[in-house]
Amino acid sequence: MASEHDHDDQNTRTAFRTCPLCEAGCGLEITVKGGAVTRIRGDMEDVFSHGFICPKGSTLRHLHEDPDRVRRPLVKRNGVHEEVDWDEAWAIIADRLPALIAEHGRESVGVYMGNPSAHSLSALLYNRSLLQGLGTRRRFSASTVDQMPRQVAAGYVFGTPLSVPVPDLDHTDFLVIMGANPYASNGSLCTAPDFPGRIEAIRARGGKVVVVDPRRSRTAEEADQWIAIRPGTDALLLAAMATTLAQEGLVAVGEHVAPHVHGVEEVVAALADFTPEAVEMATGVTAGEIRALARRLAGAASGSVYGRIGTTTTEFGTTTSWLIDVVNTLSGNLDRRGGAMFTMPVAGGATTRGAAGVGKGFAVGRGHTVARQLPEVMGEYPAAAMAEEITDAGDEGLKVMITVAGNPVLSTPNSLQLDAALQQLEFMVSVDMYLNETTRHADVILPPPSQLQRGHYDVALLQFAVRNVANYSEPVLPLEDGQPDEWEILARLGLIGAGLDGQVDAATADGAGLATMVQRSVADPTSPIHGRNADEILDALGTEAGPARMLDFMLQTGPFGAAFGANPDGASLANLLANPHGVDFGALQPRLPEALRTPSGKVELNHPVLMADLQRLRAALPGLAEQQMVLVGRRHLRSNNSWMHNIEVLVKGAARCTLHVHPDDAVRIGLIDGGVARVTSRVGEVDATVEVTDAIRPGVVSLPHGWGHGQPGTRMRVAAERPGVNSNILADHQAMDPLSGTSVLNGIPVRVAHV
Ligand SMILES: Nc1nc2c(c(=O)[nH]1)N[C@H]1C(S)=C(S)[C@@H](COP(=O)(O)OP(=O)(O)OC[C@H]3O[C@@H](n4cnc5c(=O)[nH]c(N)nc54)[C@H](O)[C@@H]3O)O[C@H]1N2
Ligand SMILES: Nc1nc2c(c(=O)[nH]1)N[C@H]1C(S)=C(S)[C@@H](COP(=O)(O)OP(=O)(O)OC[C@H]3O[C@@H](n4cnc5c(=O)[nH]c(N)nc54)[C@H](O)[C@@H]3O)O[C@H]1N2
Ligand code: SF4
Ligand SMILES: [Mo]
Repeated sequence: MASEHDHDDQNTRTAFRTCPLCEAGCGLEITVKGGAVTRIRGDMEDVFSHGFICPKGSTLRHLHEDPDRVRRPLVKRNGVHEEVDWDEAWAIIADRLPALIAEHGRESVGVYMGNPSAHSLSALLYNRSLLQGLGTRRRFSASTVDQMPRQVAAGYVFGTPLSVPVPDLDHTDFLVIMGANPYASNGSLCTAPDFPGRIEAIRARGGKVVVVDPRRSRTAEEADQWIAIRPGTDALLLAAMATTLAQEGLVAVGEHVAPHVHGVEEVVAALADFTPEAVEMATGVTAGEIRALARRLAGAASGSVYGRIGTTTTEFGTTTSWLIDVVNTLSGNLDRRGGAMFTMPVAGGATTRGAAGVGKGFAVGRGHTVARQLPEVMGEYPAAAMAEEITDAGDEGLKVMITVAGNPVLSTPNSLQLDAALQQLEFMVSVDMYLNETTRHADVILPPPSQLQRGHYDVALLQFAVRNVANYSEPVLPLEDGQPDEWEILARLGLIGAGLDGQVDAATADGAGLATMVQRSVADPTSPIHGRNADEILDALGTEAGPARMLDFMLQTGPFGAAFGANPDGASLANLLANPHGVDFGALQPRLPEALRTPSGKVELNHPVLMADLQRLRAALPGLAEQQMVLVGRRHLRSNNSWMHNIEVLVKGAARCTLHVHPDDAVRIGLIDGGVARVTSRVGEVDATVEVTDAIRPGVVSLPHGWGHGQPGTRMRVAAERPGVNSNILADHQAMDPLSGTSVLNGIPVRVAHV
C-alpha cells in the first residue's frame, strides 16, 4: 500500500486516513502493529487539517474492535437475531425480496439512507446501484431531518442543490453563525477541519464573530457577541436585516456580481414590511440590535452569514436559507473573498459539469407520497412520512423497507409511530454495523466492514470545503476472508432487486456502469475527455472493480483532473496515492457567473417559489410573537447522532442527555437541577433529567437527539447502560417546512412539568 512506510520494526507500519465520522474530514495518522491498530493521532502533514483531531477521531479503533459491532449477517428468527454466513443471508433475501416485488410491485419497497451514507465512499457511489436495481421512487433519507432546505434554496437561486455558498472562513473579517455550534459539531455544509481554530484565527486577525442561537453554546461563548434569538424566527431576523440594508442605503451588490443577479429590487420591495420593529417581538432581538448587526455586516471589509441545523430544521428552513443568500448578496459578500463563496470540488461537483453558467435549474414535485400527498424533493420524500406510508397508504402501503446506514427510529420525528410501523412490514433489510433501535426490526442485517477496512474519499463533503482539496485513503486493515466490501453489498442488493442475482455479479455490473459513464463522457462536448477513445480510457482505469476505480474516473475528469494524460500533474487516483496527506488545489476563487446552472444563467434571487413563501412567513408572524415554551436540540463533541454511544471512552463521565432549563423557568415550573421533568408535545412525552443553566434563553428548553437506547432486541451494551431519552418522541411528524419536506426539530412547542 502506497500510504504505508516501513518502520524499523517489520511489524509496524503507519497509515494515513481521513476520518469519516463527521464533516471536518481530519487526517489521521494510524499506527498498525501486527495487524492491530495501536495508535491514532492527528496527521500533522495533512494538507487540510494539519494535525487537528477531536476525541472521536481516535475511536475508529474502538469502533473496529467493539465486540457489539455486527461482523457477520444477522437473521431474525422467532424474534431473535442469529448470526448466519453470507451465503445464507443472501439466499434469504433472494428468496423474499423478488417475490414481494412480484406480489406488490416495486413501489411497495421503501428505502431510507442515513447520514453515514454521506461519509462512505461505497454508499456514495453505490447507493445509486441499489436504488436503480430496486426501481422504487419511495426513497427517504436523513436529508429531510437535516440540510435539505439549504439545498432547495441553493437549487432555486443558483441552479443545483449542491450550489451551496460556503463562508470563506479563512479570509473573512466578519462571520455571523446562525444555528450552528461548530465547537461541538466541527461544522456542517462548511467542511473545515479545526473549525474552532479557524474561528479563533478570524478574531486573531482583528475580525469579529457573532453567534445567533437561543443557547449560549460553546461557540457563542468564544464569539464577540451572542444574540439569543427565539427559536424558529431566523427568517424574520434576516428579512429585517435585509430591510435595514435597504432603508439605510447600504445595499452594495458586488460589481462583478450585480450583472448576474436577477431581482434585487424586487426582493428588497417584498421584504420592506419586515422592519426590525415588526419582528422584534417574534425574534426576541431588539430592533436596535438587528440594525446594528446589519450595519456591521455591511461595514466589514468582508463578511459572511452562515446558517446550519438551527436554521434548516424549522418551519421556514428553505426561506431562511434563501434569506441568508439574500443578506450575503445585498451586503456585497456573495462570491467574494472572505464572503460566501462557491467551491470548486475536485471530484463529483455539480457546478463543474456540463455547460458553464447555465443549466436545467431545479424543481420539485415529480411525484407525491400516498398518504399525505407530500411532494418529491431531490428524488426523495420526507423522512417524517415514512411511518404513514407504511400504515396509512391503503393498498399502496410500503411492505418492504431497506435501510442503509440509518437509525430513523431515533433520528426522525414521532419515533414511537415509526417504531410501531416498522413492525407491520412484511420484510426489512438493514445494511448496518449495529443491532440498534431501527435494525432490531430488520429480518436481515448485512454488516459493512468497519471504517478502517474501507477506502475513503469525501465525495460529498468536499463539495462544501473551504479549500479545494482532495485526499484518498486506502483501507488501513484488510477484509476478512469472504467478507464483502460495502459497495459489493449495496450492488448485490440492487441486483437482487432487479431480478439479476445469479446472472450478473457486482463486479461485472460495476464494469458495465463504468463503461457507460466513460462512453457518455467522451461523447459530451463539455467533458475534458470529449472525443477520446472510450476503450483507451477504460484500459487506463484498470480491471479492479469498486469505488476507487470509479473515483479515479471522477478525479481525472474533474476541474483539476489529469484527463488521462492531457494534464499529467492533475488529479487522479495515482496522484492521490502518491500524496497520502492529500493535495491542496488552493483557496476558493470567485466563480460567478460560470458556477451558475440556472436556466436564465442568472442568480435567481427573486425565485417565485421563494418570493411566494414570504406570504406564509408574514402570516406566521403574529403566532411567532406569542410566548410559549419550545424545545431545541444540541450536540456534544463526544457524541455523533445516535450511533457512537457504544464507545465507552466517549460516553463516560457526566450524563449528557439532560434537559437544559433556564433558572427562571426552573423556579416557575418547580424544577430542580438533577430532578426529573416531564416534557409533553402534541405527539408524545418523555421524562428527562433536568440541568438548570443560564446558557439558554428563558422559554426555551434543550434536549440532545440520538438517545433512548437499551430497548429490547438491541445489542449495544455500553449504550444501554446510559440510555438517555429519545427527544424525537416529541418531534411532530406533521410539522415541516413545506418547501423541502424537512421536519421541525428545533422550536417544537412543548409543555414542561415537574414529576
Ligand atoms: N460531535 C458531533 N458532531 C457532529 C454531529 C454530532 O452528532 N456530534 N452531527 C453531525 C451532523 S449529522 C450535522 S448535520 C452537523 C450539525 O452541525 P450544527 O448545525 O453545528 O449542529 P448543532 O451543534 O446541533 O448546533 C445547532 C445549534 O442551533 C441552535 N438552535 C436551535 N434552534 C435554533 C433556532 O431556531 N435558531 C438559531 N439561530 N439557532 C437555533 C442550537 O441551540 C444549537 O446550538 O454536526 C455534525 N457533527
Ligand atoms: N431532534 C433532532 N433529530 C435529529 C437531529 C437534530 O438535530 N435534532 N439531527 C438530524 C441529523 S442532522 C441527522 S444527519 C440525522 C441522522 O440520522 P440517521 O442517519 O438516521 O442516524 P445516525 O444516528 O447517523 O445512524 C447511523 C446508522 O448508520 C450505521 N453506520 C455507521 N457507519 C456506517 C457505515 O459506514 N455504513 C453503514 N452501512 N452503516 C453505518 C450506524 O450503526 C447507525 O445505525 O439525525 C437527525 N435527527
Ligand atoms: S472533528 Fe470529525 S473528522 Fe475530525 S477527528 Fe473529530 S470526528 Fe473525525
Ligand atoms: Mo446531519
